[in-house]
Amino acid sequence: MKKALSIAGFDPTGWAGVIADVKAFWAMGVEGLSAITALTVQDLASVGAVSPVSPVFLSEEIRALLDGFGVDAVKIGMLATAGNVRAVSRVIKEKGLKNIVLDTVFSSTGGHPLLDKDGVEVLKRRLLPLCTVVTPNLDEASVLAEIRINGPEEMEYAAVRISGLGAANVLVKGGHLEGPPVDILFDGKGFHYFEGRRIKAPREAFHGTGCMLSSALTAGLARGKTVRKAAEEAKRYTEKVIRERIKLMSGKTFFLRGAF
Ligand code: PXL
Repeated sequence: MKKALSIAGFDPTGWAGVIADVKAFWAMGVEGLSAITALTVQDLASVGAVSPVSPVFLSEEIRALLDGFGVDAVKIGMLATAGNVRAVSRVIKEKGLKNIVLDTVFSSTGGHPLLDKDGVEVLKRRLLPLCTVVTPNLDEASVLAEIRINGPEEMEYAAVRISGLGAANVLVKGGHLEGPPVDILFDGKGFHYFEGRRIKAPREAFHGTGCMLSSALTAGLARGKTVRKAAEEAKRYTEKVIRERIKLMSGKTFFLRGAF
């Protein structure tokens, strides 16, 4: 069985962060390992607090796994601090890691910062050039490309600009646009559109969908699939999980809402 490593935060709901990542790896037939960048206090609606680990601690976590197991692909999610971005960039270079997927996580849907300001700059300069695929949503793509995005044309332009920062493939996720959600992949030469169907569901059902999409994509790369094929299958997996959640949530208040 192929192995993938998630370097991301801990979300106790399990719907985002390393738990969601390892679930996605497993669902796509890949063994999952994880290195935690930060603990969070949250429910499905909002984040209450974030407690990052130190860069030295994070480096130790990753090195122990790489030395003990070796990995076929790496997914990077929430990093919390500039120090953690530096630590991860350093280990990737030092170990010559391949198949790196970066899900840029800057803040929670509710607006709680999940990466500090310096972290965004360090990520642009040091981490992006090491990535096989980067998967920003519209807000993150706006920050990285330094443009406003209102539709597919600007998504394409942003993808080209982010590619110029050094990422081999850029997948800009259009889920927050009006109308049918479309994701656009730029591979350095051309564009590919991934069409989806708009799923009507409570906002909480979408918690961590970026985590699972990027992790399912990572699993595909670990299994030797092309970026395009892995992205297509990851989108289908994500839609399936959202549908399962709708069933799970219907008629029952099984989660605590808006505690912070
Ligand atoms: O979905 C973004 C995200 C990623 N990682 C962790 C999170 C969240 C959102 O809350 O908590 C750990």
